[in-house]
Amino acid sequence: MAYELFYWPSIQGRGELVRLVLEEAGVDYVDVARRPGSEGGGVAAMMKFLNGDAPGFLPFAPPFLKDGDLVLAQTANIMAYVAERHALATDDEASRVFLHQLVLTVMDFLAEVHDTHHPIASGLYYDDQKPEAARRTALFLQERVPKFFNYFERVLTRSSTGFASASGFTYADLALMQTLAGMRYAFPNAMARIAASYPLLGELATRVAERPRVAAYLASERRLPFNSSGLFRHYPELDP
Ligand SMILES: N[C@@H](CCC(=O)N[C@@H](CS)C(=O)NCC(=O)O)C(=O)O
Repeated sequence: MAYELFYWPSIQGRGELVRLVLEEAGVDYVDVARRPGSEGGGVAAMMKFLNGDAPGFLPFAPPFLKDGDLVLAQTANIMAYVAERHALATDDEASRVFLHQLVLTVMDFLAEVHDTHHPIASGLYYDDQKPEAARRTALFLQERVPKFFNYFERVLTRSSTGFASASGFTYADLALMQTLAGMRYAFPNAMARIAASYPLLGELATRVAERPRVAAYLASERRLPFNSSGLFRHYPELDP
């Protein structure tokens, strides 16, 4: 039975990390909210679960994944679940837990990315919080990006495989690739200035994007473009 992914239909957002794992796994999945309402899709199908109208299932926020009778939420949790079933994780406990930890760290970083354009409240428009966004973004680029990226670079130095794990490619590499792609879209100037400081991360992103299934996905219509509604947003005034 195909996995059913529930996520906002017009953005990459956090759901993109799940899409990437499903695509690299080569499994059948339905991106439910992107299907027409007449076929049981659309945002309404997703809201049914979020509103508690699907008895027994209680995700807090998208993305969430339905695998038969099981519905699971939290991006890192979903990624690990799919990866461990389709040979995209590792077998030994120590490295399995480390990969989960690394992806959770990526999720922490993505929350900070979100807060660059929405530092006061998700429910307000960017235009209603521009001075705060500018202040927050300057500090994010100055302090937080180097802290996270240095950590990712150290992970890659330690593994010495070109991937996060000493055993080679895993789903965590998809999270790192997508993070770098999003940062390059949102902050092209800042990223150009610091690229040379994170060579292993840059090489990983290229290597992952060239994997046959990932490359096919990135070139397909299934890959939504980055846009100004998503998690990674390009506002020129935030990237001088
Ligand atoms: N920690 C959760 C965060 C989920 C989340 O914030 N989802 C966003 C879309 S990317 C959302 O729609 N949130 C609704 C809300 O927080 O009210 C995860 O990693 O999945």
